[in-house]
Amino acid sequence: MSAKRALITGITGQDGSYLSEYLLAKDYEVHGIVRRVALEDPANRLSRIHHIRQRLKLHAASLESYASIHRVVHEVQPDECYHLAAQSFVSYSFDDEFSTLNANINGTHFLLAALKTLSPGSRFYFAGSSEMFGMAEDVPQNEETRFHPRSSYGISKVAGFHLTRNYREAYGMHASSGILFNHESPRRGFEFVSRKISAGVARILAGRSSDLWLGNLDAQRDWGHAREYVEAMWLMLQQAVPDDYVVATGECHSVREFVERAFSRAGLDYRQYVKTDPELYRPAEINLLRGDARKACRVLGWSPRIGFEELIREMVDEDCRALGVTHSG
Ligand code: G4F
Repeated sequence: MSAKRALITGITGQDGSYLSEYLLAKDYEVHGIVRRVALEDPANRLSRIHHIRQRLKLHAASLESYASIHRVVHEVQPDECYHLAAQSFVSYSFDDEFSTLNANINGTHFLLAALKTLSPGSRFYFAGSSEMFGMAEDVPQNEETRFHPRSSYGISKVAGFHLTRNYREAYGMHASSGILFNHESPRRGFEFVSRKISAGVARILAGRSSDLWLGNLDAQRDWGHAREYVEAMWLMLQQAVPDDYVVATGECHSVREFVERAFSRAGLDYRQYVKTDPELYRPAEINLLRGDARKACRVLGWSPRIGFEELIREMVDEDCRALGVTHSG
């Protein structure tokens, strides 16, 4: 039997790199959509997939161009398509609402429309987000919780979720959405708070910074490990029937707790280094997100294994190692 073919958008990101490793280990033929500029600057833009680069088939295309998506879908005819690419930084979505909405909504729509026309038997995964719940009425949030997004990023994800469901219902496509809560790792981008903190700790230890400026320390999030969350994506596409699933740990912690644990891992007291800047607060904050992933556990057999403490330890240790510093934590 020939290998299954997967097509991943956002393959150069944190989740794309873990998912690629996971699928390669299962003997998939893994294809990825990347921007042409990424192919021209592999040292920087392909760093997360550098170690598996030779085993991947990368296609230059843009999610802003239907023609280029059409071409790649026509060439690859994937068995499974994982749509992870997005403008995913919530803060930035306040600065540029128009490009966030355009890129995220059109990208999802282009991909679904191309699959429907050229490869309707493909199974499709949409990367939904806990940001869709926003100012949620219920805690914890599950698949029944009403959406109340608080940013154009969240709005774009709600639109993508509804597009995915509509292609499932209207055209019978095997299209599922994962509503993933925050998921982090040493591969997280430096703009997100978890990595900003772990990298900040390492820089302070290395003597390269003397402080770390953050925004709202009281916001609470449900933080899991990205390596485990990509397994849930794959499991969704192995089900006989497509559906939507919350993926979360069920635990929530404040940014302040994250900071406190990360600094103490390195033997430091965060109160001596962390400063807050009102400029880093968001115009509309989500104060508390905590997921209820019982459906994913029941139907997919998925549950998280890596806890908050272990996640932070791995991130801090890895950032310290990268800067060549040891800590006493
Ligand atoms: O790390 P964050 O930027 O992640 P956020 O906004 O929760 O969204 C992330 O998770 C979502 C769910 O999976 C994804 F859909 C989304 O794409 C992204 O991956 O911020 C977390 C919290 C916020 O409440 C923010 O206000 O940390 C607070 N925070 C405090 N100081 C900060 C900072 N966030 C950032 N990025 N930088 C700060 O200095």
